[in-house]
Amino acid sequence: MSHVSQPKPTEKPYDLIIFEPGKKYDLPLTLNLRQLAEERRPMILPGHRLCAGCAAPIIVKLVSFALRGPTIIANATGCLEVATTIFPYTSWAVPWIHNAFENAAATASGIEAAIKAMKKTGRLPYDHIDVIVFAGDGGTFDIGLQALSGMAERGHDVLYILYDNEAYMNTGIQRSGGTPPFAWTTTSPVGKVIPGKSQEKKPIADIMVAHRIPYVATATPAHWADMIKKVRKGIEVDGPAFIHALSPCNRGWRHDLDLAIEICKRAVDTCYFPLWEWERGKGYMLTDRSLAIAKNPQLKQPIEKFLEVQGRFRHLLKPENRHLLKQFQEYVDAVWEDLLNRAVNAPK
Ligand SMILES: Cc1ncc(C[n+]2csc(CCOP(=O)(O)OP(=O)(O)O)c2C)c(N)n1
Ligand code: SF4
Repeated sequence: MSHVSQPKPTEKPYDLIIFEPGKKYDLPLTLNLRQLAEERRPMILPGHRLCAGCAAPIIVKLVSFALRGPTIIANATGCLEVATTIFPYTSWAVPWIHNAFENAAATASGIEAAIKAMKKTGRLPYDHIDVIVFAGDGGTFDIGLQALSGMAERGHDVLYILYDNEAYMNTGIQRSGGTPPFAWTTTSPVGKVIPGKSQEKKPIADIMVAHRIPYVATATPAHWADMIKKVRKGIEVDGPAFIHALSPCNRGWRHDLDLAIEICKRAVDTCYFPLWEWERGKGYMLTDRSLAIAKNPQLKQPIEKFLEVQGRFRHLLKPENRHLLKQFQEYVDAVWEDLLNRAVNAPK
């Protein structure tokens, strides 16, 4: 028998975000990382099979820290879904449903409608239940777009979170509507015929702004407090909300395993992936680092900083491809300038 004293049972409320019928929580938003790590159990638990260094589970953890009570997750097919639910196990600590690639937003709409009906007939033991969708870029820019648009148009009170790893990663790195120009993928290979993907990235977040839903935002896991605040806003608004989160994928982007967060920082610093939010009645507003860059343009980095650490863009840095690099820079600058013109808090 050991005489070593056993650790005292923790008094921390580790089960705070677990869905328990009969209990009702309304959690304040905390932006202290230590406190969050000590007091909040993420809704995704250790033991999942996502690749080491993948940004997707970091995004899910950060989203967990913004939850305010009972929450149901609808998850479209993709890396996050297959790697967290290997039968008969699950990594999810909240109610979770898998949907086909094309209907995550439709499933979430149905769940939200059912919650409303139960509340109306007095069968719901809560004031509210939040419904959140997680879907990849393939499931959002491409196959799931019609369901997402329908959810937005009907006004369902659902937060849709796109984790954008810029290709169909789960099935072998095929290009999607979210893949950037010139990126190598298995269906946009770099060679004599094409220099990677021939098209630009679909402006998915602006497409959602065009639906005039209450709240749309972009985010990265590197800008964690910005992301947590945006997620909380997204679940607090009455009606549909959409968050576009950049999610580096070392398998498809061909970068070192420990670079996911660094690459997110470079994506924002080069204005490849600006941070902003759009609220109905307020318009576009730059946030966090992107607001700082708008106020101090000398902080803006050349696009090479984002490209140079990723094998999918290696060809762009060869001397014979300078003209492609210039095209990429012009594309990024044009999107950034357009955003500066629209953002109400950008210096004019
Ligand atoms: C209608 C349909 N077409 C194709 C597939 C096969 N499929 C499963 S996952 C996937 C790629 C998912 O890509 P994305 O949404 O970007 O998520 P990721 O795997 O990158 O996380 C595809 C093509 C499918 N399940 N359903
Ligand atoms: S393939 Fe990419 S997105 Fe999928 S689990 Fe691995 S790192 Fe993550």
